Amino acid sequence: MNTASAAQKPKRYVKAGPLVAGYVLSQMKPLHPLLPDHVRYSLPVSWNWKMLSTFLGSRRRRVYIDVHTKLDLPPGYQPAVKTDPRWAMSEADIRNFWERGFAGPFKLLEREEMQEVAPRLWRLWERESRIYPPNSYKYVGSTAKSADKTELDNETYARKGLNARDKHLEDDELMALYAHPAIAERMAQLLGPDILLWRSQFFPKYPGMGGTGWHQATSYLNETFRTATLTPRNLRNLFQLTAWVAVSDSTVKNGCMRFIPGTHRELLPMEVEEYDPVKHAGNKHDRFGTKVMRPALGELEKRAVNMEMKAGEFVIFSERTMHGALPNITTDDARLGMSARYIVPDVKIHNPWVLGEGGLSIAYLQIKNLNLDRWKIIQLRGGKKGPMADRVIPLPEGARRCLASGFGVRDAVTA
Ligand SMILES: O=C(O)CCC(=O)C(=O)O
Repeated sequence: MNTASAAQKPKRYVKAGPLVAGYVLSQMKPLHPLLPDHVRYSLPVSWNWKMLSTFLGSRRRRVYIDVHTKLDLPPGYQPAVKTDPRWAMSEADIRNFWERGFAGPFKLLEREEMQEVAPRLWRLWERESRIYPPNSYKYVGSTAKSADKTELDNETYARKGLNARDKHLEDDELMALYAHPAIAERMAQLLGPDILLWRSQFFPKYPGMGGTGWHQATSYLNETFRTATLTPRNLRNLFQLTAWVAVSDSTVKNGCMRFIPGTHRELLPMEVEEYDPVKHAGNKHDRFGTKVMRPALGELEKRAVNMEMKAGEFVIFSERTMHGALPNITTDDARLGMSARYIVPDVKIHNPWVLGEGGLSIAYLQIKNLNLDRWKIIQLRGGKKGPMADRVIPLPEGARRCLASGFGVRDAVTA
């Protein structure tokens, strides 16, 4: 055997043999109740034929990192709810959102108000998570250090990425920002009257840091890579939206968000490689956790829109829209963005194994068995809790008080 070439061979993101066997077994649904839980819940049940044939047909070079699907347009563009004129969207605004896949920027706070809150948010991002402390999961990836001082090694990247998640569950002020009617009422006009908040994440970009490569998502298959995190009633409907909030001014120089209008109508495959700190040292744009991923964009990239925002503004987008962020090419202007993900209530989240003894595996971060006991879903608007009712909690009292007494909103919380 040629050991040199064996050593250089990149690790596979997913192995074809077990995937095909698992796919066949996942189609044989009557057998599933007979399988032990750890087998049954690790089947690639979210893979469809288009995904498998693309993967095998491209000789494993192209892979869908989320479930391949198209998006159906709604029958009309009337707002789904009536709301206070301060947050109201017109029929033209909603049509525009459906044509592009994103809307905004809108104002959440005055720039000065956000600048006052920002130092707390920076500290919150840096603080060790109380929802996912380091002893609540295992890191199983490479511990090699990065050659590039402006990029993090795989382990630090993974731990920081996880640490950035769901801090609204431990901080009333952050929760209040995400629950603000400027966001929630617009979500309701696009998604419907019942809105749940299931995840949030901080996205810092320090001077010299690489961009966020182009990507799309629908159901977060790339966490376990076998079963989607989100299972809506119909994948072809819009069931989730993200609000990306600018904590600091976000510019083309310090790494503003970018979108490719119209790409939300269908998911594209990615070319995926294992991230290698030496091989990929010069490429800071396409890194996702421990992977390097590039979608097959071709001419589409020419249509990219840079979304510059002032601190306190936010943009709403469907994660199906091809999105990413520019690198921070400044030497002294760190930017902080934060995202929250909003869903309609008829979405199942995780499977029973993940919520119980299995915990969550996050394939692209090489994290295993993440304990989700402290993870909750927030009911922001309307009365429906859906299939995840036992994880759904109301907006905490502290966040309600925060909304009622600050952020320029006095009569803000919708029942
Ligand atoms: O802020 C960034 O760099 C990326 C954000 C993003 O991809 C998201 O919110 O889905």
